[in-house]
Amino acid sequence: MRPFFVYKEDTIAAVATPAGEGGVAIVRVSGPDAERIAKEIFSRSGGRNGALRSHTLHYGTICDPKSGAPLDEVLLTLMRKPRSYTGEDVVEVHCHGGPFLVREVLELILSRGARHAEPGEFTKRAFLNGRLDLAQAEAVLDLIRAQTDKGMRLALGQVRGELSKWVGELREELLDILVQVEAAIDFPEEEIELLQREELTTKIEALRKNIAGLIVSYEWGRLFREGARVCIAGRPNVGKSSLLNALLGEERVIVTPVPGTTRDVIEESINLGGLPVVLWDTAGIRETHDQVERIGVDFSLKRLEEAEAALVVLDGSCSSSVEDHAILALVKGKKGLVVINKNDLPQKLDVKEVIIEAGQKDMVSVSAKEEIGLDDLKHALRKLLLGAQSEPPIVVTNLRHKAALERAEEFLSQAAGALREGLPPEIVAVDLQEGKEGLEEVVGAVTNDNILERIFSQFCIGK
Ligand SMILES: Nc1nc2c(ncn2[C@@H]2O[C@H](COP(=O)(O)OP(=O)(O)OP(=O)(O)O)[C@@H](O)[C@H]2O)c(=O)[nH]1
Ligand SMILES: [Mg+2]
Repeated sequence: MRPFFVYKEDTIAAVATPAGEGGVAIVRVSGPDAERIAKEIFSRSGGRNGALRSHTLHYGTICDPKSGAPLDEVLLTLMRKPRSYTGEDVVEVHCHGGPFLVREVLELILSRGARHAEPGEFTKRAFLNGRLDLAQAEAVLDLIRAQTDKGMRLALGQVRGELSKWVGELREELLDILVQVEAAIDFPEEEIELLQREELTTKIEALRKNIAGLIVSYEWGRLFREGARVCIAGRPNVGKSSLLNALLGEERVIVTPVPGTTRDVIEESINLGGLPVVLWDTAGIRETHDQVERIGVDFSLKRLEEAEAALVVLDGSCSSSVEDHAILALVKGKKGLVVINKNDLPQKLDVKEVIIEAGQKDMVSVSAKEEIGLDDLKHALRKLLLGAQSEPPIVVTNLRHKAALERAEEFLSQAAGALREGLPPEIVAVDLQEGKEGLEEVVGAVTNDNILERIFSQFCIGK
């Protein structure tokens, strides 16, 4: 099923570990010349020669065969095909992690006939050699980029093929239905009977619902991968910066009793039970003649608009002001929470009025200064961002997968419609076929070279 791709069968090499100083760095080589190059530049300790055993760590020295000069003491491993990451012969050199040294080792390998790998080229080869399907290969990138333990677990599940397995099962079910419809085409005298039409429609509908569930899980998965952006907004002096500090657990932002302290937008991330959240602390919103403060207020308004959700901070120790009302009106239609701060002081704010004005948002009472109510706030924010739904069994995290699933869903719904209307089986079969292709797109069975380039170019070099 795998289509034809241009596969350059040469040997590629790159540094697989991050740039900079480290204890160990790994240079990775993959392709038909990997073993030859390893033999040319590596001598095992104790003067042993002979064939290198596969899937074994060997201790020895990297030398430039031209000058005979030793470069580094290393551990080297050879993984002969097909049992390697790329499915080709792979050599990994574990050398000392100095940037200069690592470059020298890579240069030496390149001078013996390897080519510098493009971003993601190792993983692309793994895909082209059938070691990973496309959904798994893409999840490798998510795994590298994961920002929280939860994001990492979702990606790992996908690398291990959970999504692929699920989609594969849906495809099998679809194939069964398709076979029945095609039988009616091949044997026209066996017109699809009324009863059979109903049964098929029910099956297709059930399948469509399953796919729709996967599509819905995307929003969930996207949040865990990319995180949510939340703007802390309110008039000056209500305690926005104090709240950011309290949520971070460190004195990150300047806090003073002077209204208009914060001018720039300050961005910090927190981990809300595995959900990465970017918090923006902003300048207090009010009319002002101070030129610098006014620019800050403009920034606040812009960020408030861009954010997925807002934490609208009010000072519970005073009654609401004109500025508070203006901000509540601004966030009325936006996802958000009302945070009543300074609950360590006697409370004067008319909370009921505020909640109505904010468009019925949930309210949390806290003291940023005394660190009261912060867990409730975190809990409420997580709930707000994720919605009430619990974690779906399989989570789609990739926009390309979602688009392919949407295509599948659309054609299945057309197929069900065609069956209900009594249209000929040929038409139903075409829709089902298209639906099947949508599912196959997820695992990469029908993809073209451009899509592949786009996917793998997002990877770092060496992966
Ligand atoms: N009692 C009490 N005081 C607080 C609390 N939170 C903040 N404050 C005080 O309120 C004042 C303003 O706090 P900030 O955090 O700077 O307020 P802000 O909303 O960031 O103000 P701007 O940056 O000027 O918009 C400071 O004196 C804080 O110590 C609280 O929960 N209780
Ligand atoms: Mg501030």
